[in-house]
Amino acid sequence: MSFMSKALAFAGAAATSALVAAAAQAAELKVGYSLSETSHYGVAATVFGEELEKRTGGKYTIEQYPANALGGEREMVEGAQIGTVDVVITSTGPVGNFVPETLITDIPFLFKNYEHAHAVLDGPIGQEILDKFPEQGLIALAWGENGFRNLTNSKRAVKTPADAEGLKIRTMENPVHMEAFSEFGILPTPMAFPELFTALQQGTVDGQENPIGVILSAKFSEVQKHISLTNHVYSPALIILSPVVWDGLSDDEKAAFTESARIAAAAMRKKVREDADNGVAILKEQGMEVVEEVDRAAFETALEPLMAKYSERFGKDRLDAIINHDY
Ligand code: EAX
Repeated sequence: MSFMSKALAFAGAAATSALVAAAAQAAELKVGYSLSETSHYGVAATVFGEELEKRTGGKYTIEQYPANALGGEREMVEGAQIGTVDVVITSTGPVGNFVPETLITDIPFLFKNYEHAHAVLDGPIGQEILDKFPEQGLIALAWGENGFRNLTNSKRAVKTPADAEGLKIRTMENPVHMEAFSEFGILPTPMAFPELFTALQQGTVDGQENPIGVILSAKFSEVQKHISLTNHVYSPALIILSPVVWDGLSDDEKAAFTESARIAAAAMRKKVREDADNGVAILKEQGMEVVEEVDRAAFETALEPLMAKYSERFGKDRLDAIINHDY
């Protein structure tokens, strides 16, 4: 072999072994979420995968597991803790059972609008909460969004808390939501999301509450007649990473994961807004009866005793810092 061809062969072998080494380290991450691929979570997963692949030179790619394929949100978060699930896109619903500091974000009527929620969650208050996750064996990469929640039921049009009294409503497995719903005179029934469609269909519960995008994605119009635009609580979402993955990353890779999650979260929020803006008309077409003129003040007043309790539990200063936050 000539010197030149030897050199080429050597270079070729080196390139090949570099590729083999990269391939050996390359990882396809399992990303789980509760909604369909066309939902705001699906949009976020796709953007996260694209950004991550680009920012890590193809070392990290994702495979999506939509529609509860890896279990309910609580189960997926448990999976992230032990490393059987790599990434979870989830509402905060069950997350307060792992990281109690998130519960303050689940208080009804806390956030006045999307801008208010984004300003708080993207600022120091939100970051302080994300920083609590590692203590519980989880990494929270970014705040995403599920949206403002609205009440649906199969029994009657609900405009006031009095109309809702006695309805059996599925809530998330979230103590703050359950307490608030009791104040409205509702019978809260905590249940994992994957069981919800069947429970509504069989009448185990009369209703549920979720953002428009979730109601569309889960096809709840097939099993619910009435929707009230209560917008009673902002529902944050989180992009959570397993510490098993995080601990194996270089600093540059950690930055790539965080940045990819932030870009994915922005895409998630955009889709939530589109669904909120366009989805009510679609639900009407699908046969739902929409109560637009909800007496929100009456719902908010019903919560006053609970707000006094929350002021003690979460700290008045902390709560006020959120309520009075600039946006
Ligand atoms: O995250 O459980 C719920 O109602 C959530 O809003 C839903 O799974 C989307």
